[in-house]
Amino acid sequence: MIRYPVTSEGYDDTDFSQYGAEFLHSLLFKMLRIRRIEEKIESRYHEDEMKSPIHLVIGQEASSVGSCAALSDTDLIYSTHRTHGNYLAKGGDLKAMMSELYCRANGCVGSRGGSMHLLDKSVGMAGSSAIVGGIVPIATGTALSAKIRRSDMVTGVYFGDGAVEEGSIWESLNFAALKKLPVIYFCENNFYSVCTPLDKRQPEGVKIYKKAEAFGLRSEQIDGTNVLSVYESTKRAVSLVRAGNGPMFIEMLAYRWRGHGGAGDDSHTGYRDVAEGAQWHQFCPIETYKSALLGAGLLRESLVDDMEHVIADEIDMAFEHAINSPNPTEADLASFLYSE
Ligand SMILES: Cc1ncc(C[n+]2csc(CCOP(=O)(O)OP(=O)(O)O)c2C)c(N)n1
Repeated sequence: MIRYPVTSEGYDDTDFSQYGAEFLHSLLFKMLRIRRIEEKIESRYHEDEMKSPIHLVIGQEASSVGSCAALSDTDLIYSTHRTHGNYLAKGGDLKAMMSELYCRANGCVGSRGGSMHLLDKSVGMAGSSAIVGGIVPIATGTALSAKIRRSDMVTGVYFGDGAVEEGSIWESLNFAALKKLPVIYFCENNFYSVCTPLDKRQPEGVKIYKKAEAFGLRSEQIDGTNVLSVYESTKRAVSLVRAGNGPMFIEMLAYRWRGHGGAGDDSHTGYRDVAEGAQWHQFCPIETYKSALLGAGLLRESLVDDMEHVIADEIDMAFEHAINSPNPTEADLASFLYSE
């Protein structure tokens, strides 16, 4: 049974003329890069050298890339256990990420966090938490701090549809709306929390973005597979939020192609229909966008080949760097520990 049919809209109504070619290509490059990096992680995961759980974002690349393209370098983002896409889209360092997955001393958090706790302060990737919903109050606090400091910094925080079942989210939204905080809440709705579908967790017919509206936030639901829809929606949100109009909530619909955690798809275990995934695969965020650009004469196949080569080289170098990097020493274990 197909529970969640495709909601993607495609690019038939898109007016590409408002964008420069370089910008359009950069979105494709960033999505391809995330996809290829994750495919490589997946293909080597069985070696059991990456001593970190992984949660792949394949199929959901447009939500990270489109939203981060509308944020500035000095804006902050926070993420979840499914972190790779957000970290890379915000400009996080790939070598430091791979070292973190291999638990090396030069990982982006010194091998303390693994894949679920990526951080790169230099580009505004402020951190992530594996506690579902746990990062949302922290991000809201950052927005409060920005407001108190009269900074024009916007905070973006990502979480899944499962996280909206946590009370901390609604306390955060209420507070952010009350104080008109400069924060954007990005709900990446992929319809499943581990193996449990949305309709077994939340009442039928109640839309997530409508709940946020009831808390006093400007809120919308968009096609999370369409990188330009995500970009446009975030751009509007950033300008409203930065101007002091209070928080915004964006629910992005997309499909997780792989299993909840680890490598490969787990649809065959029965919690979701294989045919459902096959339908969503036809609306691949990368392929649909690429075809639309090719069809509009805004992209050449040879440029896509060039992108693939650049990405493959970078990935090879990042894996080599990570694999050849030192493990933490015993002395490293004691750093950042405090006791009286
Ligand atoms: C507070 C808390 N409860 C339960 C878990 C176990 N858990 C880890 S990921 C996850 C599913 C989260 O689903 P969602 O928020 O929709 O994100 P997705 O995995 O779909 O990206 C759960 C229940 C947890 N890590 N933290």
